[in-house]
Amino acid sequence: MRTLYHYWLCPFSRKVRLILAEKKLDFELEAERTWERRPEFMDLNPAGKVPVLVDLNGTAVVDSMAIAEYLEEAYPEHLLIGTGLAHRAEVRRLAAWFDDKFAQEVSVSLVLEKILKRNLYKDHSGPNSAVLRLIKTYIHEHLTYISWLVDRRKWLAGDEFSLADVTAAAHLSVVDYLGDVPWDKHELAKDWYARIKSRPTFRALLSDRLPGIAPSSHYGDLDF
Ligand SMILES: N[C@@H](CCC(=O)N[C@@H](CS)C(=O)NCC(=O)O)C(=O)O
Repeated sequence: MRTLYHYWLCPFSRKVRLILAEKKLDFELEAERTWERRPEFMDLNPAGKVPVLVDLNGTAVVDSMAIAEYLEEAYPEHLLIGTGLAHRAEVRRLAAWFDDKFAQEVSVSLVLEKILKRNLYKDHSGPNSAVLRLIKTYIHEHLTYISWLVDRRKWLAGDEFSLADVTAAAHLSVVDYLGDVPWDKHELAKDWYARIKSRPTFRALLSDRLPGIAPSSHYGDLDF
């Protein structure tokens, strides 16, 4: 069976889960405790990071964008990278926006402050309030940008659903799990996310439950 090594609140892992679902490819999930540096996992990825995909033929692919590109080439039936040069460039620009900028300013920083610090690194000092304040400011800027985009286009990168939407939604789903998306102030972004949430491919993410960490009350609701 195709296997995806992942971590529940890792946005990059979630991105790959969504791509596999959009492409209707079966896979099993293997939750990896990266901080344990398991030798068998380090053999797959010496960087010690998830996601790692091991395909049916045994090929191990590392890094969510490398996995996305690999899956596009290996399984071109449901293309997500866009059609035409300009559209593909725009899809890649926006995927990078969320994987780099949004991750750094919001999703990965938030998971680090709220979950990883305490649970994994045994740092019980609590989230740094200055960092949380910054994250709060940044997320408004990102939601404003999403609203601006979907006011002009059907989906983030154009008229077709693409890897840009998948990547943005994967990152936002992590923040939404923790209840930190101010949807009430960003109607257009909320409408766009509601459209993605109602896709059958998103269902598995909505039923994720982390041991000991309950999701926000509206996390699984299609009508939120
Ligand atoms: N650029 C990588 C980032 C992957 C990444 O940062 N994964 C995090 C979890 S979200 C991780 O495994 N961190 C463990 C570590 O750094 O030791 C990708 O797109 O896959």
